[in-house]
Amino acid sequence: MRTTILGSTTLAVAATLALTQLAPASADSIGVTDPKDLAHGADLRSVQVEHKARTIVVTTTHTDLRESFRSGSSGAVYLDTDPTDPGPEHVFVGGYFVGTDYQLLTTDGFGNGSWGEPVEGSYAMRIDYDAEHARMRISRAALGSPDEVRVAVKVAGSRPDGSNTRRDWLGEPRSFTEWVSSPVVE
Ligand SMILES: [Ca+2]
Ligand SMILES: [Ca+2]
Repeated sequence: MRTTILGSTTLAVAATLALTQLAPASADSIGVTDPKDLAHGADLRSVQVEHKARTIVVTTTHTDLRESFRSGSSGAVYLDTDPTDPGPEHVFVGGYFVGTDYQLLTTDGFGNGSWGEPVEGSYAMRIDYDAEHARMRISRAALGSPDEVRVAVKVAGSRPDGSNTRRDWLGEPRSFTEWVSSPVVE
């Protein structure tokens, strides 16, 4: 009996692998631009969301991304993965200067006070100062393998003395991009 169950599981896995290999190579993705409207601190200029078979990749492009901590610049990418529950379910927060850290958290809204526990799972952020990119790769599994995802993005920066922190949202504050569907048909 046990052998039969194992056998059918193996077949199911094999079928899943075959489907994955047949999926188109290009991921479903969108790109959204934002005006040059922040005089200092990593002005947000565009956001790209790629929904791939195993990962969701969010790439933000900036003007004047600096390695120095004096930039005080950081960002929050809010991920909406459940259309039936209003607002974002996760937030990817990170600093944009050398030596800072990043983390994927659960959230129940936009305010810092609604941020919850760190998410168990695979994710990473890499900053490219030459390309002025911040690239966040998050495994779909860490987000509960959503069918679709959309993001709202906020960056912030401060003057070297820490005063005058400015914020720059992608589009209107707390506004989301269009939904980006998973390329995986389940
Ligand atoms: Ca901007
Ligand atoms: Ca939601």
